[in-house]
Amino acid sequence: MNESMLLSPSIGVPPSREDFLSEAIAGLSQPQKTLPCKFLYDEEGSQLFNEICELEEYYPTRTENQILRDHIKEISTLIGSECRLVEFGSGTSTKTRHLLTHLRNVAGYIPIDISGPQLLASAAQLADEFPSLEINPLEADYGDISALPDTKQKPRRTVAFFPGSTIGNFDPDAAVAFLRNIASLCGNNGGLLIGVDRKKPKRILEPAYNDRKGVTAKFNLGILARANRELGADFDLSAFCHHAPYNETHGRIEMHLVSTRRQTVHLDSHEFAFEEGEYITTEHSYKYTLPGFARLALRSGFALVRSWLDRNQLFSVMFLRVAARQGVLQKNSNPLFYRPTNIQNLRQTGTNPNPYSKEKNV
Ligand code: AVI
Repeated sequence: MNESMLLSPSIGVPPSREDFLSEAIAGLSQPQKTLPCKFLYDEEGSQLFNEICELEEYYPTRTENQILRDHIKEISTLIGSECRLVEFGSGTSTKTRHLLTHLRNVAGYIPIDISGPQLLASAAQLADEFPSLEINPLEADYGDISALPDTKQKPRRTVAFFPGSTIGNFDPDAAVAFLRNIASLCGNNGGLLIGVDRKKPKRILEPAYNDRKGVTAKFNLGILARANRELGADFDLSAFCHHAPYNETHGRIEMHLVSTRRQTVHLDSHEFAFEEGEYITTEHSYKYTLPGFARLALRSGFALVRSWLDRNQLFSVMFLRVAARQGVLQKNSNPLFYRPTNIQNLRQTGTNPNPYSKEKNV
C-alpha cells in the first residue's frame, strides 16, 4: 500500500459510538420512532447491501450499470480530461472502474465511504488495476465533508460521482443541503454525475425492497443487532419484522421495523415502549421524475446538462454542472456548459415511450 492509500484522517470523520448512541436515543424518542439509515452500513450491513445489489428484484444497480455502459463515451466527453473524481459512498467502487477506464488523464480519485474496511480493501484493489492513478480514500460520513484531499496533479475540474440513487435516502430538504455542499466542494466548473431512481408503480418498487430471499430484511434488522452489540441495547430481533411499503403521497419507499408484540426496549438509561404494530423507520428511498429532480438540483446550485435512461425507463443517470450565478459567466469554466438548461425542455436519451410518464407527481 503506498503513501497515498492511507486514509485521510482530518477532513471527515466516521460516526463514533457516541454519535450512534445520541442519534439512536434522539430517533427512538420521537413520536414516530426512527433510526438513522447511515447506521445500517457497518461492515456486515455493507456486505448485505452488496448482496441486495445482486438480487433479481433490486433493479437499480444493474440498470444504472447498463446506462453507464451504454453512454460511457458521451459521459466521459462531458466530464473531460484531467478531472479530480470524487465518489460519495464509494462502497466497492464497482461502477467507478468503468468510468476510470474511459476518462482521460484523471488527476486523482477520492473514494469516500463510511465503512473503513471496505473502503481500504476496494481502494487497494483499484490501485492494483490502475497503477498510475492517485487514490486518496477518505473514511467519513459523506454527508459531513468540509474539504477534499488535494491531488498531486492539478485538476482541471472536480467532478463528483454519486451513483445508486443514494440521493433518494435523503429527505428533499436534506438532499438540497447535501448537493449544495457538493457544489461548493466542486467549485467553479465542477460537475456531478448522479444516479436517480424514477417514480414507478408499486408493483415494481415494493418487491425491490421486500425480496423473497429476505436479504433486505436481514439488512434492516442488522441495525438492531448493531445497537445491541455496540450500544448494549436489548432489542429482541425475533420481535421485529421488516416491511417496506411505497408511500405514494411522498413518493418514497419507507423501510420499517415493525414490533410484532407489545414490548419495552432498554438503551443506556432509557426505556422505549412499543405497541404491537408500532414501527421504527430506518430509511426513506425517494423516487423522482426527471423535472422533479432537475428542480431539486437547481435549488442546490446545479444545472442539468444531460440525462440518460435505460430502455425500460426505470432509472436515470444525470450530468449536472455547478450553476453560474444568474447571468454571470464564471471565470475559467468550460464554455460547453454555458447553454442555459431549460427544465421544460430536458434532453434525454432512451427511445421507448415511457409507460409511467405522467410526470406530474413529483
Ligand atoms: C443505498 N440506497 C440507494 C439503497 C436504496 O435503494 O435506497 C438502500 C437500500 N435499502 C434497501 N434496499 C436498498
